[in-house]
Amino acid sequence: MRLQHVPAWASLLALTSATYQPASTFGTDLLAAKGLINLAVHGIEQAAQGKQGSCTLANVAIRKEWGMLSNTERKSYTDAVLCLMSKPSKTNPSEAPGAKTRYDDFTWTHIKQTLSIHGTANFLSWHRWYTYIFEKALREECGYQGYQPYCKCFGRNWGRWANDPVNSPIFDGGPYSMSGNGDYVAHGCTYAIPTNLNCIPPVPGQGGGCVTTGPFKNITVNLGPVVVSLNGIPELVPNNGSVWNPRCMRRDISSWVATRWTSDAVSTALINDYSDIYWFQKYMQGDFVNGDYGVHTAGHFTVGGDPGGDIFASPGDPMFWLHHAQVDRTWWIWQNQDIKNRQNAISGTITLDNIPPSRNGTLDDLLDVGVNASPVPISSMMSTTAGPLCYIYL
Ligand SMILES: *[C@@H]1O[C@H](CO)[C@@H](O)[C@H](O)[C@H]1NC(C)=O
Ligand SMILES: *[C@@H]1O[C@H](CO)[C@@H](O)[C@H](O)[C@H]1NC(C)=O
Ligand SMILES: *[C@@H]1O[C@H](CO)[C@@H](O)[C@H](O)[C@H]1NC(C)=O
Ligand SMILES: [Cu+2]
Repeated sequence: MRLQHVPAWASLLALTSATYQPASTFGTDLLAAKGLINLAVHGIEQAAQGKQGSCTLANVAIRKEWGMLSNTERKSYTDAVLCLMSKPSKTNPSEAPGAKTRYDDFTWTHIKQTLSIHGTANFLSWHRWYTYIFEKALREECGYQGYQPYCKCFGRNWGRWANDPVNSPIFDGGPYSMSGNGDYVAHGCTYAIPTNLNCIPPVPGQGGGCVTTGPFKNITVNLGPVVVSLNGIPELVPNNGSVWNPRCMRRDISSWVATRWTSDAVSTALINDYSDIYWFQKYMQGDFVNGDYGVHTAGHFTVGGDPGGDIFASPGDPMFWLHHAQVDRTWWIWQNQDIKNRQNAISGTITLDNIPPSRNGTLDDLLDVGVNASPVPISSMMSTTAGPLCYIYL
């Protein structure tokens, strides 16, 4: 019996009610609160049956939204990311000569596996593991004391900042932001996905050039682009993703995308309307032929640019991690609405949108993050509190 864990999980109930005010009009936050209550009840039941593992409220990591962090906490995060960009790569140079830094090791593993980690059964679990290993590297290799932040930076309450992302605390370009928009340079459309919505926005965005503000103003992007989404920039020439192609980071922040596809109404409906993992993950990733980007794709194209708008090299823009923590949080909220039926639900095959046709994924499939960690089975990533993971979102 591990009854000593019961009071800890019970105190999560108090924490939940203290964090989420009943007056909140944000549907996704209310679902998060409901999910936390279910998680606490589940934890209490498990503990009472002696099934509680080593993850308890006493030691659980709490991932917070960017806007909830103090300036000091934000700077410690961006400093740690810059630190990873300053450390030497562990990738075999014969495999990817362009991977120069520890940060590039992460981008490279994503580039290499892009066609088997998106539109697949492992999409959510692979990115959960990947983000966790990145957070671990920040902590263990760069002395970061906090946890991976997420963003409500898109859409009114997918982000709180959907209607005006450029002026949000995350993109305002100040010393405690994730750096701002790219400078304006004349450019063509952003080609996000193969549909008639392909020109983002109908008039090109106000960026397109190098990011020249905030903590990441002077970073070098080493890998990609593999797929150039930002058109009309002669410097952006696609390559196979493994070669060294040092260049500045570009952004073309789009409130046009954010307001349409990342609003609170969209993320709330996503969580509420689909009880089946097949539909939940399909609409999260986008129903492109019907003109729906989905919160995942729209989050990427709210930032766009290079490498942020490249499905292969997108982790090269540090914004990736805050967006994917929010994607992970959204899955976590969805799972927590009905833990019994949703905890271990997966659907899909092992190739992007089943092209070429492949077998269904299973919970035993291994998630590979290259040199960054040893592989783990999907089954070990289905709960964030059952070990090896031990974190929640507030
Ligand atoms: C970073 O800043 C230094 C000093 O201003 C400059 O020499 C260098 O070219 C910059 N690097 C990038 C990638 O912008
Ligand atoms: C990638 O492109 C470079 C330069 O064109 C080439 O040398 C290398 O062999 C290519 N790598 C792969 C895996 O195709
Ligand atoms: C794969 O999963 C789908 C949906 O759950 C199911 O209809 C199909 O029969 C499965 N295919 C195989 C070969 O098991
Ligand atoms: Cu990805």
